[in-house]
Amino acid sequence: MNTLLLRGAVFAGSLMFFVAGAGAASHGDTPGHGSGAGHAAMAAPAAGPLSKTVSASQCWIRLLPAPAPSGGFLVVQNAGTQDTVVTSASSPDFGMVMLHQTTQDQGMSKMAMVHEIVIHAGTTLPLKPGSYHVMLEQPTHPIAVGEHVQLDLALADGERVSTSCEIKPPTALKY
Ligand SMILES: [Cu+2]
Repeated sequence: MNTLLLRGAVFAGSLMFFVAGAGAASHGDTPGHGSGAGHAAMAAPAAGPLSKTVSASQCWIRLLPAPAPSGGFLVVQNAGTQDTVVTSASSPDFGMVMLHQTTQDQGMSKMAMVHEIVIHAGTTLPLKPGSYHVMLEQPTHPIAVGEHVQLDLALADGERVSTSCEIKPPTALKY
């Protein structure tokens, strides 16, 4: 029963991505998805040295045909002794990358842009469908299922996390 409900939520989320992409040139301009100022900040590629304590793994992207945004999912591990904050994401393969959070409000699935995701010291946080995730738009070149693309996360302390994401079809539900 729980599995069935979860699957329903995931499919509803996919449908919402399609609708958002079809209705607006930019998913980010949809009401509730943040301001133009936020976009400018998000567009800056993550720079700085690679973090020695924070890492990402199991990254995959649910590829939808442009202009629909594609969802990116991964596991972030903070092996350090201090909390860390992910402030933005970027990719050389996509012109626009945002951090999003899906929440449930009275049975409705809602999505909003976020500017920080806290990962407490010594913990692992999955960015997954129905929760925190990455939204990727404006691919800079044709991208096919089975390929891998680079994803970088910027941390509040100026460091960076870099990982490789497998491109999966729209029907994919998990890594
Ligand atoms: Cu989203």
